[in-house]
This record gives sequence, C-alpha cells and structure tokens, in this order.
Amino acid sequence: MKLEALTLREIQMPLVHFFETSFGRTYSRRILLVTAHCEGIDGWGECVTGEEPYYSSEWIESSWATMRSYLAPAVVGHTLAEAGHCAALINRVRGHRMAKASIENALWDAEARQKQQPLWKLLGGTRREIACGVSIGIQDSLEQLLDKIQIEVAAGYRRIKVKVKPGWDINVLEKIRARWSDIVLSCDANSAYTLDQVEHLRKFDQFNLLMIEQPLWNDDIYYHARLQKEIRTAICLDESIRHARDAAAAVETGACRIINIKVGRVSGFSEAKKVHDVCQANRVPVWCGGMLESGIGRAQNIALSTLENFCLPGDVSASKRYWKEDIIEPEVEVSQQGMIGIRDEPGTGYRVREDLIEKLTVRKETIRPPA
Ligand code: OSB
Ligand code: MG
Repeated sequence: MKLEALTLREIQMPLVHFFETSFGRTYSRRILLVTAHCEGIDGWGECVTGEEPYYSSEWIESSWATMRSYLAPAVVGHTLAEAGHCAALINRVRGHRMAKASIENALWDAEARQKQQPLWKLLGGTRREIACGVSIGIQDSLEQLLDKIQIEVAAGYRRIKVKVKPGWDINVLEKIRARWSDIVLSCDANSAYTLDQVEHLRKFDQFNLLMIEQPLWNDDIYYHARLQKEIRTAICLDESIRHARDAAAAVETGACRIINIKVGRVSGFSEAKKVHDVCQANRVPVWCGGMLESGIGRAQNIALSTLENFCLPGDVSASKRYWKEDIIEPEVEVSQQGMIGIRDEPGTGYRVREDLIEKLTVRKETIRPPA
C-alpha cells in the first residue's frame, strides 16, 4: 500500500451541549481530520487533540504543525505492507502521540478498505456488539446534572460516569446515589486531586463506584499506587497511560485495577492493541475512552472496542449526544439495551460524508512527497 499523499483539514462543529471537566468547558469543537491517499483508496483518521493543551500537552495547532513539518514528510511516498508499520517511520519524533495516531489510524482505515475487510476484524476483534456508557460533564447546577443522568439511564446506557473536582464531588455523588442506588456509576477527576487529599478521596468509597478515573497528576503512576493502597474504590488510569510500558508499570505497581484506552493518547491502533494485550495478560479489564470525537473517530473507537478485553462499557455513545448532524452515515446509534451493533462493511462500516465535511472545512493542506 503506497501512501501517495496526506491531507490535513480542520472542520468546526458546535456541540449540542457544552462539555465541562475539571480543566475547563468546551462549547464547540475544532476537529483535525487526516486523509491518507493510497492508490485510489482514501483512509480517514481523526486527531483527538483538544482546542487547548489542558487534557494533554498536545492541541490542534501543535498537532497540525508537527504533522505538516515532521510526521507527514516521514511517511508520504512510502509503501507500507501494513498500517502498523507506520509507527516505526515516525518514532524519531518524540511525543505528539495524538498526531501520530491520526496518521496511523487513517492508514488502518485505508488498509481495511483495500482488503475489503471490516476494520474490527483487521484489528483482531471478536465482539459483535459493544456495551456503551456515557460521560457527563460538570453542569451549572446539580438539578441539571440529575436531569441529564435521568435521560441517559432511560436511554439504556450501561454505565454513568460523572466528572468531579473539589467542590463538585461528594455532594454530587450523594445526590446521585440517593436517587439511583444501584446504577453502575463511576467518576473522572482528570487529575483534580493530590495525595494530601487521601482522607477526602476515601469518602468516595461509600458510593459503590465502579471506579475513580485519574484522581491524581496526569503524568503519575507511583503516587496512584500509594493512593490505591489507601482506598477501596478501584482506580482507573487515563492520562497517565501513554503506551504499553506505562500500562505494564501501572499494573505491576498496583497503581490501578482498570485502564481506559484512548487510541489517540497511546499513538494509534498498534500501541492500543499492545496496551490491551498487557492488560489482558494481567487480568486487568479495559474500556474505550472518548474525546468528543466526530463520527470518524467514534467509528474507529467502536472497532477497537470489539477486542476481547474491552469488557467494561466505554465512553462511546450515540452521535446525537454530541452533534446535530454527524459526518458519517449512518450516525452512531445505541440500542435501548445500551449496545452498539458492529457493522460488517469494509472499513469502519460507516460512510464518510465528504460533501458535508467539505462544507465544514475551514482549512486544508495536502502533503505530497518532494518532486
Ligand atoms: O477524561 O475521558 C476524559 C473528554 C475530553 C477530554 C477528556 C475526557 C473526555 C471525556 C468525554 O470524558 C468522553 C466522551 O467522548 O464522551
Ligand atoms: Mg478520563
């Protein structure tokens, strides 16, 4: 498969409802899409960087600049036997894992389409449907949060995750549990606490949570291991896990009992598979995280979630929770049982709406090999 050129483009899409975490609020997404042009076949990837460098040090401008100046020139013009071989060509660049992932994943999509195979099979998946949860951001009031939870529980989602931070945590969890004593519930702190707050974090134990996600520093494993010894609630790591070696270290030190895999955070499908395998070998369940993706990233998250050890509901939910109109067809839909059925068409099984994407595009650049 020869990669003849790569197109970078930015599209802008307002969210149906703002999304707030402990690091800030997002109303509208600036989404960086990558198209891999391979001998008549186009593969698509989504760079999951945010508008600002708050969840991760990467952001849309750093990803765009790194792709155009370093990553794209390192891969365009090359012939790859498999999409997974892309990583070796761009390894020389340190970090920028979300940018790397979007290129590698576009190649996986192209490879699947070229081989006329569903992406989930190419990735080694086995599940024919996947279980879905929702991530609900911090709201303006507790009443608004409870209303949102009500809607998602009624829609059939199998796990509710709420964002927490100091001042929006114990009080919130108390109210949720008073109304729903037995829903599967978890929370995500996005690094909002420190180890000094262990007494406070121990109070989370009373709520029978499935997990608490990333309570401490974004780059930490060691102190999470200290914290996990002090609390009963299972810790799940998100931000801290950059690759399979981090996952192995986290498991070995007991820093978590669950791992969230975001394909962008770990630099692409091949590393995501390795993280999955390390966890599976150590009997640590994983689930697929979300980054407010458009349909392109969402459809790829669905494919990844078919791997066997994705045994907890992911943050992969219906298109309509985010977008008035998604850029894929059909849109991602979730059944009343909280499941997404896996499609068998080649690639992700969802058609990319190029006409709509063109209308949403605010800039575009194609990188070709030097003449
Ligand atoms: O920590 O999982 C996170 C969104 C942006 C950045 C970080 C996170 C999130 C989410 C949203 O929780 C998950 C989704 O896509 O619904
Ligand atoms: Mg998280």
